[in-house]
Amino acid sequence: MATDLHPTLITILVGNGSVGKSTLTARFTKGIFIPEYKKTIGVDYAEREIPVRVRNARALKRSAGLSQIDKEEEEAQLDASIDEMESTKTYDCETPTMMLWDCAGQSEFDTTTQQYYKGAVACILACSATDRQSFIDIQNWNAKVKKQCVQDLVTVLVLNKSELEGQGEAVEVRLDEAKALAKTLGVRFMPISVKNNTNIDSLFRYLARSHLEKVRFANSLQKSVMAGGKLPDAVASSGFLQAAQEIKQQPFVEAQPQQAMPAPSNAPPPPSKQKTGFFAKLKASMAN
Ligand SMILES: Nc1nc2c(ncn2[C@@H]2O[C@H](COP(=O)(O)OP(=O)(O)OP(=O)(O)O)[C@@H](O)[C@H]2O)c(=O)[nH]1
Ligand SMILES: [Mg+2]
Repeated sequence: MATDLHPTLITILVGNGSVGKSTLTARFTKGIFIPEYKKTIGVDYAEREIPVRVRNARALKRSAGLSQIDKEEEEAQLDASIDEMESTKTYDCETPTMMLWDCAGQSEFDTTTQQYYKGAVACILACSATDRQSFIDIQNWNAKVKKQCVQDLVTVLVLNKSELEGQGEAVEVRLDEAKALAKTLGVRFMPISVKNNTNIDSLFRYLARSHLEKVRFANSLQKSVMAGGKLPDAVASSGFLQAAQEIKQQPFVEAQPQQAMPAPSNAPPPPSKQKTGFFAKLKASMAN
């Protein structure tokens, strides 16, 4: 059943200067490529709706038992022929708004940009194939985000400018090492090219779908716990529970911008943290 609600998903873009965060934002929200580099001062803001297929609770329970390769295959199918947006027994079609906070890569703006991390539900860690240091610094960016955020964000490490791979350009980061780093950090990896518009919509669909499915996980478990006080054994043993526990303090009500945007940035003020207390109840039910 398709929902009439259109959630807003705050997504932060972080990474060193000049890796392509603002260009990525412009490509996704305006469909253009900006060839010039103009460094971001503080935080910039843009948004766009994106249609996605979101698996329902039953389908999620089933896919929790799949291998990583099979999971990615299933996701690729969800991504395919996205224009035929019809809900089925397995998934619903939703059109969330992706609210992008494009954070400056220069460390002088860290105090400002980190305020915007707190309300986020998704994160893009961006580095460039032509900038070794931007790859090395990804661990720092990940640590900064983790320090500020209450919940685990759906996160993708993107290696931008990947169209230069194999073209004799000064490529300083190999695909396999970027993939290995993503694995170490426990996040998804995607090579992208903003210039060639490669993987851009897929990236945002992945973030949107993964977050919405996490919320469904949590809601489904919440219902189970509230109804019976104890989780079904099938759920507890399927890996479903572990995935849901990663949500921790995930807000059930999506954070919304509260006021007009502050100067000089065009971003809305950071939302306050929201806590549900759901996992306290979940843990209590499991102890019974
Ligand atoms: N070849 C190539 N160049 C790109 C690509 N994406 C972005 N660029 C270029 O990289 C440069 C820097 O891009 P920005 O998006 O401004 O960089 P940023 O990460 O926002 O930098 P800060 O605002 O300083 O944090 C620009 O000249 C872009 O045109 C790409 O996919 N391929
Ligand atoms: Mg920028």
